[in-house]
Parts: sequence; structure tokens; C-alpha cells
Amino acid sequence: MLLLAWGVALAQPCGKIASKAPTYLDFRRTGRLLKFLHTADWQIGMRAAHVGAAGEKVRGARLDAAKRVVAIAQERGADFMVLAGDTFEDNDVEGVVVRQITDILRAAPCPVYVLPGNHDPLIPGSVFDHKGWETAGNVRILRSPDPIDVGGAMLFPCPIFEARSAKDPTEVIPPRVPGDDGLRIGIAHGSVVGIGFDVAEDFPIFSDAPLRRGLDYLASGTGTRHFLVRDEAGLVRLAYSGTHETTKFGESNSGNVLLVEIDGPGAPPHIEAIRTGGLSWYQYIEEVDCPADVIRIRRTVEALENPAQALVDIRLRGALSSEGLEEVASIEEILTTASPTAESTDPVSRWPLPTRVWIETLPAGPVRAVASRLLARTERCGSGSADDPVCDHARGGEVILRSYQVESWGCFIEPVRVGPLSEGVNIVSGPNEVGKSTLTGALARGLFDRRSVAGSEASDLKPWGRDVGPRIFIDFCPR
Ligand SMILES: [Mn+2]
Repeated sequence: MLLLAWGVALAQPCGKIASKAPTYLDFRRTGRLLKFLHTADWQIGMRAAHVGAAGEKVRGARLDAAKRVVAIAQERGADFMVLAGDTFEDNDVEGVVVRQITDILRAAPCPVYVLPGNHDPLIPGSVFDHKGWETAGNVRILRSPDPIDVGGAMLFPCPIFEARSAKDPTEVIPPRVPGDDGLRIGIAHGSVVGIGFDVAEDFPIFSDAPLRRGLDYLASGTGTRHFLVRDEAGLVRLAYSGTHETTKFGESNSGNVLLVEIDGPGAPPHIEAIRTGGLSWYQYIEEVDCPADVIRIRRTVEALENPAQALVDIRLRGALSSEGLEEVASIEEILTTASPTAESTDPVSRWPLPTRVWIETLPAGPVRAVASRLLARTERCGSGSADDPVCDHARGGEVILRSYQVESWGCFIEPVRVGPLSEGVNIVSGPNEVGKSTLTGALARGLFDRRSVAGSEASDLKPWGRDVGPRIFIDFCPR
């Protein structure tokens, strides 16, 4: 309510508040650039449980990256710094952690504006009530939407007071009044509507918010990814810095701070992403069938730059000979040597493949025949030169699908045969709802389900009103 009254007053040129109009620098005369750092989503206090024993390293890296942001402010002569929300993982972080951040920010050579986000909203007992903030005179917590004159520009904060909301946080920014041709910078935390986020309750920000709110730039935060939102004229006036340090495997475009420079009101912002992240995250999730597969991964791991600052997640699946298992062990050794915190969080079950001698002890019959064939397949692996190991196992496993038959399966009560299939692309055509997907799905389940599938998983496949088990027969031969 108070905000609304404020906005109305500003909209009336004769109003009391509007008469305190800020004085803007005349950029055309001085040629001065407004230059500031935009960062967000530090998520300090993140437990990083997903990386096990490396959690300490990950937490430390987030503090180191925060120091780099401050160092960049110094090097690049930033006028001020903006932290656009979620500086902390939550409001329950320990006092000592808050103190670490206030110490880092206190060292900044410029004012620092900190916006509470949805992880650290301004609620009673919030992390921003900590006494440590009093020691950092250059740091200002953005506790209200009151505009701030930073000398040359007005900042319009959109603080967050709750963990979830369906309300656009930028609604508190008053529109630009006629005659106001100053630089206006918004600071918000929320998700852009329509850009891959489920924004129903995640503080939706519309991509044209800068236009609607009369902003030259809207510094925003949410999630971990750095990205820019272009307006219809192709200009970027809404940007997400992303987190300053990567938080997990597979995360793209994180570990940066944005240096924003604006020549003057209306001028397009110049945005430069500067690397702040210290850790590199590498993930290899692979199927391995022979030592050559593992050797390739070992060579990649050996070639990692700065392994002490690397987090490596390797998950291998498959059957390996003892030679292959030795390679796995050597990878573990490389990682442990490079980083004392390395650990095998998901150890492989080490079942070496049977040897020829052991197989000979089996009674003659199908078990021995199958074991021999499996061994022969793994022995074919690993051909090629030492420099270029080759695994030809995959070819050994190929089969030709000849036909298949489905019965008592979904809409098919009577047996239906698909085939004969040709050795190449086969097209199954028919009107909508005739059962093409059911037939294809049945084949996939026939090939990959366990024979023992029971319960609702199996009964869901039964034709309606019939109590017969679904059946599929697949006719295939080796290539
Ligand atoms: Mn957030």
C-alpha cells in the first residue's frame, strides 16, 4: 500500500516526493560511463551434499569466487556492485558464514547493494539481521523498493519478502515520469516468463520488463545460468549473471560475473561476462565393454588441466576383464593423487569375467556354451594399436529383427504379427489410434523387460475385461 502511494506521488510532478528529483550526471558532457558489476545466486552456505567429501572444497570455492568478484570490481574500476538475490542458500546459514561474506564485501572498493532473494528473503530472523552487516559500511541491504541515487543513475530494488510468489517482483518499480531522462537500473530476482522456467510461483518477470518499467538495465538473478534476454530491438536490457561459481555437474554457463557499462540514458548496455569460477566439473557416464573404453577415459583424466581444481564424476557400467578393472583402478589412483578429497562414492562391483580355465570346469551344456561365447566376445575387444585402442564389441552384439507377435496386449486381444521385417528401415503405418504405439512399445518391453514383471506394471497391459497375461514373441537372428 505504501508503495502504491509512493508511485502515485511520483507520477504527479507537483507532488512532494517528486520535487526531490535526483540530479543525474550529464553523460553527453562528461562522456562518463556508468560501470558496475552484476552478480547473483552465490548460494553461500550450500551444503553440496551431492559431491560427498568434496563438499568442503565446493563450499570453499564459492567464497574464493566471491573474493574474485571483489577483486574484479577493483581491477575494472566498478562504480558499485549489485548482488541480485540468493546470496545465501537460506536464512538458516550459520553466523560464521554470514561473517565470512560481510568480511569479503567490506573489502570491496565500492558500494555493494545486496538484494534479498527467494532463498534469503527478508523475513523476521533473516540472514540480513546478522550484526556482521553493521561492520560493512559500504554494503547496503536493499530492504525496500525505495529508489537509490547512486550518482549518475537511480537504482530500483525489488526485494523479496517470501520464498514463493506468483507476483511479478518488478511491479514495485514506478514508471518513468515525463521529463525523467536519467539512467534507471532495476535490481530483481525472479524467473523470466516463457524462457524454460516453470514460473507459476517463482516470481515471474516478463521479458519486456525493462520497457514496461522504463529501465535502461534490469539486473536479475535466479538459478545458476548466465543468460541475456534480447528485446524486440535486439538490445539486451535484462540479464542474468548466473552464479559466480558452478554448483554441480552438467551445469552450463555458470561461474561468471557481469561487468555492465552504459554510456548514458537510452544507450545500449555493454555487458561483459568475466570468469570468476575456480572449479571445473567433468562428468563421464559411460558404458564400457573392454579395456580400450577405460583407457580412453584414463587418458582424458590424465590430460585435465589443473586437476586440483577439478571435480570429476566417473560412472562406468558394463562388464570388464581384469585388465579393464586395472585401468579403472589406475583412474581412481590418478584422481586421488591429484585431489586428496577424491573418493569413490559409487564403487563398482568388481566381478572379473570368468577365465577360460574356469569355464572348462563347467559341465558341458548351455551354461558353458554361453560363458564361452561371452568370453570370446570380450577377447575380441581391445584390438587396434596401443595409441588408438579400438573396441569392436558393439558389432558382436548386433542382431537382425525378423518379426514379432503380440497378443492379449492393450487393444490387441487376438495375436497380431508385425513382419516380416526387412534389414533396414521399416515403416509401420495406419490410422490414428489403431495401435501403432502399442505395438512399438510392446517390442521395447519384450526386448528390455525382465520376464518376471508382475503386478500393475503387467496387469496394465492386459486387454480390458480380460484376465490373460500379455504375451510377445520376438524372432531375431545374429547379424
Ligand atoms: Mn532464486
